[in-house]
Amino acid sequence: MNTETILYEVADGVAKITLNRPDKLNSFTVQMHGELAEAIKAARTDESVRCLLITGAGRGFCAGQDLGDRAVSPGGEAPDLAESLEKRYNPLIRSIADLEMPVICAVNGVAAGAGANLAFACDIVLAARSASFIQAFCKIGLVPDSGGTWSLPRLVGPARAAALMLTGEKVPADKAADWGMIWKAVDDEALAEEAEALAKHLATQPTAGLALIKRALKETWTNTLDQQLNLERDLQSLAGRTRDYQEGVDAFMNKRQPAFVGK
Ligand code: LHQ
Repeated sequence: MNTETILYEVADGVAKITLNRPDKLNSFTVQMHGELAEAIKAARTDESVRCLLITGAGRGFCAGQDLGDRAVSPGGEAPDLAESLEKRYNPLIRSIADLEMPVICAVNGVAAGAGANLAFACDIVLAARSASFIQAFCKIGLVPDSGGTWSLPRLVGPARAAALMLTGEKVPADKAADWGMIWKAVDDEALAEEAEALAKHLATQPTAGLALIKRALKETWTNTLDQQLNLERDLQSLAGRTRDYQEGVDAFMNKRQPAFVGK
């Protein structure tokens, strides 16, 4: 794939996307959105890919929208930011939530604004100890977007989400892990290796089953217990028909390692 603002590589069943505008802390431009959308589509349509890993180049993960980008910066006339959300940020967040494989985010440095909320849209978030998360929107008069007002209260509860969004206070990685905002914080030097090892491991697991788990977790927020029990029944019916379920049970019964194919 020919890209300028991201790197895209596939190896061992893992598609890795590296946001690659390090001088601007990998902030989003229209071009980066376009290339990111293409890369996620490539991962979705490549049969060999069973896990997606997203990280950033340089000292930042992603500083949200590039505030100097002409498509969104206020000139004479007030820009309509709805268009930017409708055309770029919302499809990005939906494409990650709907991707039928695990999405891991390795937050290598500061994650601010839409950069933080991009991380929270992923299924498992690891962060370097030196990384931090900032709901920067309030500092420039904006509303948290990219699903942040949905994901953050669910991750940390309403009291913490409200204070973080109204103050823009920086949350260091260790505190983010303590609060349940992310899966874990790891030493800076260990982040890339640990995230890649996890991604490679997940790429050998029953991908179809993992995708059904993603669906159950997504729908639980709006379901009653009865609805969720019905959903679990329906998803288990699908999971029970996969080749990997047969393989998992057979491997267990015969005391051997399973060889899952992802279907
Ligand atoms: C940047 C940025 C940046 C451009 C660092 N843009 N250059 C959606 C719809 C439409 C419009 C608006 O937005 C949205 C969603 C959003 O994401 S809104 C929130 C946008 N993001 C922010 O407000 C965060 C702005 N950045 C910061 O507050 C700081 O840069 C953080 C706290 C992230 C990091 O601080 P430092 O570690 O001190 O780094 P720095 O500020 O020195 O930045 C390094 C360079 O990166 C610097 O460039 P320079 O040429 O001076 O070295 C910054 O200008 C540039 N940069 N963020 N968002």
